[in-house]
Amino acid sequence: MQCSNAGSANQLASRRGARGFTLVEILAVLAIIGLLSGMAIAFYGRQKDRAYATQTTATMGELTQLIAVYETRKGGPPPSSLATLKIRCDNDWNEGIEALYAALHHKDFAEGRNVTERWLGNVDEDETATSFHRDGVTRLLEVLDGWGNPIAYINPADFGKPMTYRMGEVFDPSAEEQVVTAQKSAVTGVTANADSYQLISAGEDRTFGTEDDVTNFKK
Ligand SMILES: [Ca+2]
Ligand SMILES: [Ca+2]
Ligand SMILES: [Ca+2]
Repeated sequence: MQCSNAGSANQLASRRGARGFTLVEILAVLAIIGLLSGMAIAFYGRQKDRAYATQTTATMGELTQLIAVYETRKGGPPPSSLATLKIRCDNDWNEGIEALYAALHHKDFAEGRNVTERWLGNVDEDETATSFHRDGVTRLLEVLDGWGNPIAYINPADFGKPMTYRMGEVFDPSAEEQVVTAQKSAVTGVTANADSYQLISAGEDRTFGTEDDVTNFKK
């Protein structure tokens, strides 16, 4: 009897094996794999954006320290206008952050330290004819955020003035060029850092003026 039961079980298993999976079973497995893949990609994306935001905050911290030394020496923060530094430029894109880079590396500011090179870029690929730089650089470089876009820099003299930024990385091709103005503080309701300066990263959504912007002030 035992041999007969074992034989029946083997035959049943054999029939199942021969039948294989139904289309519904295969679709269910594919749906589960798709769901798990989507969750993993979303998790990885969130982790990456957190790391980029942390990096951007660290870069702003470094700039804050370098600007503090500049202020001690010059009596105020660097201008956000290249004309104030007597530097000619071919375009108006990214001028605020280009002026900050130029001021911090200017040959008239020999005691300054360099911004970490890995955060530098030249999204609009411009340069000036005459070098202003203590090491002879002629390119009008920008300091980039973790997402690869220029960080906007605004001196109080330019609060209220629209400044145009050309972006390196965007979700929306129509947003390659964006206008940035000084932002208001949610706490006071007036322009943030009114007696200082503003650093603004467009953040994860690559758009200035939205909730996820990374700034050197409380929004
Ligand atoms: Ca430019
Ligand atoms: Ca540039
Ligand atoms: Ca944003």
